[in-house]
Amino acid sequence: MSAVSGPTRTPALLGGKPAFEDPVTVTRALSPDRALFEQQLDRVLGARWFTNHGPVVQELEARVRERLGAGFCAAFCNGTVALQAALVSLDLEGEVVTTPFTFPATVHAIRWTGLVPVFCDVDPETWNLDPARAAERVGGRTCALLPVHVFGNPCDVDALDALARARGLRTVYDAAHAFGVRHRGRPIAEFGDLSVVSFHATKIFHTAEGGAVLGRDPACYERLALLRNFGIAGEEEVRGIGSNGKLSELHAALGLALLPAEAEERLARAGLTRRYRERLSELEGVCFQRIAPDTERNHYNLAVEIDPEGFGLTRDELHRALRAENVVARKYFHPLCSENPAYRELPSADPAELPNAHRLARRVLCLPLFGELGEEGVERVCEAIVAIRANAGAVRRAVC
Ligand code: T4K
Repeated sequence: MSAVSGPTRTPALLGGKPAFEDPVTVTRALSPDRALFEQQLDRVLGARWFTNHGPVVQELEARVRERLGAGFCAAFCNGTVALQAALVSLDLEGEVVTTPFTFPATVHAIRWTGLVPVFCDVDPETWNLDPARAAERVGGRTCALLPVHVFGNPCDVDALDALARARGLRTVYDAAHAFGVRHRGRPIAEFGDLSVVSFHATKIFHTAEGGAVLGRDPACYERLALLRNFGIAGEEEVRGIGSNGKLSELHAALGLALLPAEAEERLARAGLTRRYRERLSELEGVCFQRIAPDTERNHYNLAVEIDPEGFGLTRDELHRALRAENVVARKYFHPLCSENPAYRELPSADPAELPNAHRLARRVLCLPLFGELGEEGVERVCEAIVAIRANAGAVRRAVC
């Protein structure tokens, strides 16, 4: 990654040199220290034990449980299957209130387990499920809430947990983005009945593919253990329906080798986030997500909202112009889950009922954020945005 242009520059889309010679992606997966990884690999290869809740997965569960302050950690092959198992473990039936402003996995998990998703609008500033609107969505068939701590920003957990208590609902938090987040001094997994984290390669801590259900009730851990292993309770006993949701020893080995790197990565990203904020918050038309007060963040990613009036370009126009700079920003989460052909006929998917989510899907852009990007990398992304904005008229003509 090397500099190819200075601070006052012509956007690449208008013939200037791109900000980066090679594409810079929205994130870059952490790679483990080789020696640490080899140590863990040797354990797996030496034991010739590759899966079925072996010692390396068990150690990873214990270490993650400790790191995240959870009562239990049940490891799964990915976050999506972990979400499905979490819903099944609570023995639910009926409707689940959720957000459309999320990755498809959240809503697919609801549908895949035979439940009906009910979309509810998000708060315009925190981008998370709006508890007041969620209360309006709760009806006679509602059995649970499935809010998402979107981009690692804690939901209004007090209001949602109070709603769940008042209406006799269960709450599963999709905490795929929230590994290590703490809110008001408490680990994020302390809220709700269960929380689900993703260990996908794009996450701040990962096992290439992987995920986990976090909770407190040991009986629930037992149910999850059965669900992820075909319902097998012993050599001669299969108890109910199960799936194959196991994390392999090889994936867990990667996780154990990466756990020590997560704190440093978080710190590096915190510094880069500060830099982005310093450089962009004064720029008219660029807004940041309002983070819940008293939150220890994990800086999983860097999302901005582009107001076309103030910025002079739409989010999509900026996205195109950044591509020309070799900045591969991403439009998470566009399209909304409620726009998916599988769900768009649901009454709750009516765009008129989801104005904030629709606005955010048109406006939010995730910019590159990973430790290796460095301050200079952030500087160049910001310079490119400033230059694109300063040449908004010409950029607009060039992209249409
Ligand atoms: N709930 C929520 C709210 C979620 O966001 C997700 C997943 C889930 C549930 C489900 O959890 P999992 O079943 O996935 O554990 C990515 C991830 O695949 C997905 O895990 C994640 N959310 C989502 C937000 O992002 P894509 O399709 O955008 O990924 P992709 O392949 O375009 O990668 C993005 C960038 O990451 C690449 O440009 C470069 C970098 N990257 C990617 C991979 C795969 C790496 O550096 N190394 C890699 O190996 O979905």
